[in-house]
Amino acid sequence: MANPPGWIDEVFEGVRYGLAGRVIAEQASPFQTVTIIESERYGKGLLLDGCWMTAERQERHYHECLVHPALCSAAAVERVLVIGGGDGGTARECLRHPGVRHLDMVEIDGLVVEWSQQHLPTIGGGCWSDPRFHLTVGDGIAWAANAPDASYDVVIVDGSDPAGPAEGLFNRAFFEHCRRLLRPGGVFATQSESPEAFREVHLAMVRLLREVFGHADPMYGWVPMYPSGWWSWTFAAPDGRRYLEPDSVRAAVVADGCEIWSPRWQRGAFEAVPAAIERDLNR
Ligand code: PUT
Repeated sequence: MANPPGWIDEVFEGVRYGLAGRVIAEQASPFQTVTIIESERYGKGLLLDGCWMTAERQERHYHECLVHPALCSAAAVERVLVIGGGDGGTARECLRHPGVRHLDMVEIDGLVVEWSQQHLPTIGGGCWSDPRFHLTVGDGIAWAANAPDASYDVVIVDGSDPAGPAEGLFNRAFFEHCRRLLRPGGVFATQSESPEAFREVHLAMVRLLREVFGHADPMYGWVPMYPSGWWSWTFAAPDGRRYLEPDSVRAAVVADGCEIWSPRWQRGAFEAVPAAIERDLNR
């Protein structure tokens, strides 16, 4: 019998972020509890360990903003590494760039991939069958540690929150490997949590990325289903703040198909640093 409709909530520090809907599949993988829901407002969605990850009619808020500032600004985009990203949305947005010739995606949890393909096929779209796309179900931290120096033009971290299997995606050793993997002119991108709900985690990430890469800037936007709805992505590059300026030719290829991201939106989002966060980052 189908689960009855009700409220599905992410509960975080005394606040509930919820959608009306019902659970259609739930299973403990070796790494986490994977839940697929069907909601009235945003369609089918995915939670990991009870935390919102994505939903069919909202994922663009997140994936477009994580991908295009990096793919529009790296010196080249021939080789891309995505760590995490098991729903396929980040890979899908990367593969809209015709300059991408080879994309490695390393996702730790095979159940996330399997259920995203089965229940959320529009999120990955054509990525799963694109000949440029190479999926490894395995440990992205080990992949970053073992890949050769200067083997990617862009490295993107699309992890869950810093607890459970994603914890190791938020530390210095991992970021140092990500920097080592970049070719000259390369760009690094990561989701960097909410400046409101996860303020201290967010600040620590931006500071650490500045130390490791030399240049790093957060960009602020909205993912309404995530805690506080207010989200951030941080971009870093060893050779300067090149991620601030999208290449107009590359941007023109993808911008028309975007719901949120555009070069103009991006300019505002990099400028929209909350005053107190800016003070804290400059201390
Ligand atoms: N990749 C999803 C980001 C985490 C949202 N809580």
